[in-house]
Amino acid sequence: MRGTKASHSAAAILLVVAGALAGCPSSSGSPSATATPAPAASGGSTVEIDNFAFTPATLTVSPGTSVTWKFDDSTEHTVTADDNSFNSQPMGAGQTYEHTFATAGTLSYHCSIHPFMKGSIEVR
Ligand SMILES: [Cu+2]
Repeated sequence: MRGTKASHSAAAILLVVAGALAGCPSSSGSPSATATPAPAASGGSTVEIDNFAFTPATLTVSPGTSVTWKFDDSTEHTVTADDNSFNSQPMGAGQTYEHTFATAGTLSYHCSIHPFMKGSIEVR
């Protein structure tokens, strides 16, 4: 019964090869890299203001970076440097404030309406 067994194996191999060949054209047309969305171009230089907090509370950027604060809370806030080197108007949901950090150093800031809201920008 060797011959029968051998021919069964050969048939199985042929089926596997045929399956692989048949799968080739369809699998080559759809790369599996579609799950990763393109990262935001300026990701890492935006601070979200929501729920009475700056997120991230500490942001590290390189000199010359323009940082954007996105106001997205139910009440108005400001972005006010502790040393007053920058200061926004009170701003509400949907508004943005931008400041460019030219020189290295750490700048702490807060909300002048809610002084317990604190954040810092580390420029290096
Ligand atoms: Cu506030």
